[in-house]
Amino acid sequence: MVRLTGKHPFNAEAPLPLLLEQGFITPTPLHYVRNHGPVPKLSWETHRLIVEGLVEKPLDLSMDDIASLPYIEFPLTMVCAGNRRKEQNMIKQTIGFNWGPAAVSNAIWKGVRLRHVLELAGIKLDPTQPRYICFEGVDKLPNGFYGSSLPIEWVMNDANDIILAYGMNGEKLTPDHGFPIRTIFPGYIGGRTTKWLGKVVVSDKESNSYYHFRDNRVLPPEFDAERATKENIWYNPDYIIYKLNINSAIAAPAHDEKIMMSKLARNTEYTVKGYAYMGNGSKCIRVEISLDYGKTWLLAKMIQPEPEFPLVKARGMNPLPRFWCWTFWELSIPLHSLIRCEEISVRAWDSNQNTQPRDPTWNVMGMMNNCHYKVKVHPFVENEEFGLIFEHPTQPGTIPGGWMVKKEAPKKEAKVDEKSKTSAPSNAKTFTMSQVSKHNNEKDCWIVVANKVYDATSFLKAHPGGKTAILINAGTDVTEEFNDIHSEKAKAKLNEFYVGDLASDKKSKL
Ligand code: HEM
Ligand SMILES: Nc1nc2c(c(=O)[nH]1)N[C@H]1C(S)=C(S)[C@@H](COP(=O)(O)O)O[C@H]1N2
Ligand SMILES: [Mo]
Repeated sequence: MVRLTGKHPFNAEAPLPLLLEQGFITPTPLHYVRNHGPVPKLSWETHRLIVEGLVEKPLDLSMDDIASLPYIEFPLTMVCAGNRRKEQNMIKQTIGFNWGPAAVSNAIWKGVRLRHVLELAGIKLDPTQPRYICFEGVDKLPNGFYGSSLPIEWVMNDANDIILAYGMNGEKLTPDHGFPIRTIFPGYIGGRTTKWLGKVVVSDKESNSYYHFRDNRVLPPEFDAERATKENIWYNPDYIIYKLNINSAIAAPAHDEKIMMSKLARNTEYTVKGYAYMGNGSKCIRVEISLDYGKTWLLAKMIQPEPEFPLVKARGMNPLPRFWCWTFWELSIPLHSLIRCEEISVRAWDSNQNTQPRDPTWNVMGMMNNCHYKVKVHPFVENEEFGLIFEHPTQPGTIPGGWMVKKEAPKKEAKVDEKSKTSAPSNAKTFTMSQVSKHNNEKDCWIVVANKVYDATSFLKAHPGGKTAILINAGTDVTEEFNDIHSEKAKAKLNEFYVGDLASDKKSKL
């Protein structure tokens, strides 16, 4: 797995070719993980799920109680709304970290219908009143509990397959995926689901979780975080993301893949491959490849195992055609058609005839990026042989490479350095790395970024990434991780904690 936010919290995606090689079902160890903070240590025996609010009889359920209820089990593609964010970050840094195109995975989930549990609690329905089902996780985050909510109408319709899941790929959940229980909302972004679920509350109001409002939004491109807060648009209901949008990406050719052309027979074919997914249960009806910047499109073959998948077939019901899973696609093209091709791009279509935009629209959270996925094709000569090498837009996390990565532009590190220089008095104190390393605890926590020493102690509590993210690096040089994770705003904020320079003989590499 490629780690995206340093040592902690754990956020990771599989390398895209490896993910697709697994086929339709993603093995649990390769399923992407998105954790806002530490994973709580919970046990099946002692965990309780509380159901309360506008219900006749509140429930306090054990995991055995829940596992004894009728269950359903089906495959589902989960996607983080930040999938493909690194492409947005290459346009302008957003307030999110560098997801590549593999914040998407397809596992088999097992659980009890949420409707069933709400009916056990005697939910009080009132068609004249709004009703939301609110969810609370038990993970401890800097801004309170993780949670979200759904309108009741969506939850009570069995066609939507909304479950409280305790099984994944035939086993209990793993800690990273929400053990012992989480919500699963097919057709929605992963961020609306709640792992480590502790409470379900029936309310006449939406969730009041910080993350329900401040995460998983697409704001208009002119808004940065400051203006969004000043104009209070985080609460604008138009900008919240619930359902997924259409997306697709190319896995083969992989980034940096080479084909030596002169060795190959004239009629050799190359198979371009990738994935596509839709939101809201829509079917993927078409995937197309362009070799000429979208002037003409070639129809790819779709691979859609979902309707025939034994668990899906066995349910024997598909009142509405619903597709909760990704579509793989492939297209064999004569190799020679790549010789004069500069770019391979892909777009998918759903059953409502919606498709993906050609170009990205930057937004401050870098979410729902679904422009055509474009792979550049470069000719090269090696040992007097002619070949092609492929370049994806980016590589996840800190992995270098990608045509969107500005090669000549000053590095992000340099910016930190400049800003810190302006605030650094000329007679700045200097510290050796061994001195810095003594400030390694919650009461006294120093870090080094780009040869500057910062005392982060007073910021631990307020840190949006949680205190552990900093503490785990206390007394060390975190230049690379820090630069990779943070926005320009965060980098500027660093100056408030400046205490001196790293002694020159021990300077870390820029
Ligand atoms: C005094 C030093 C630090 C400051 C001022 C700071 C500031 C911030 C800010 C403002 C954010 C919100 C997102 C953004 O604007 O980029 C953030 C998120 C984050 N920070 Fe820091 N940070 C500091 C140190 C660190 C260190 C040393 C690490 C670990 C290497 C770290 C890891 C993270 C992570 C993982 C997130 C994102 C959490 C998530 O989205 O799940 N931070 N930080
Ligand atoms: N309690 C809790 N639930 C959570 C999160 C979290 O950090 N804490 N992250 C959310 C996000 S943004 C996503 S995309 C999915 C990821 O689920 P996964 O890690 O099992 O892939 O969980 C969601 N539920
Ligand atoms: Mo997410």
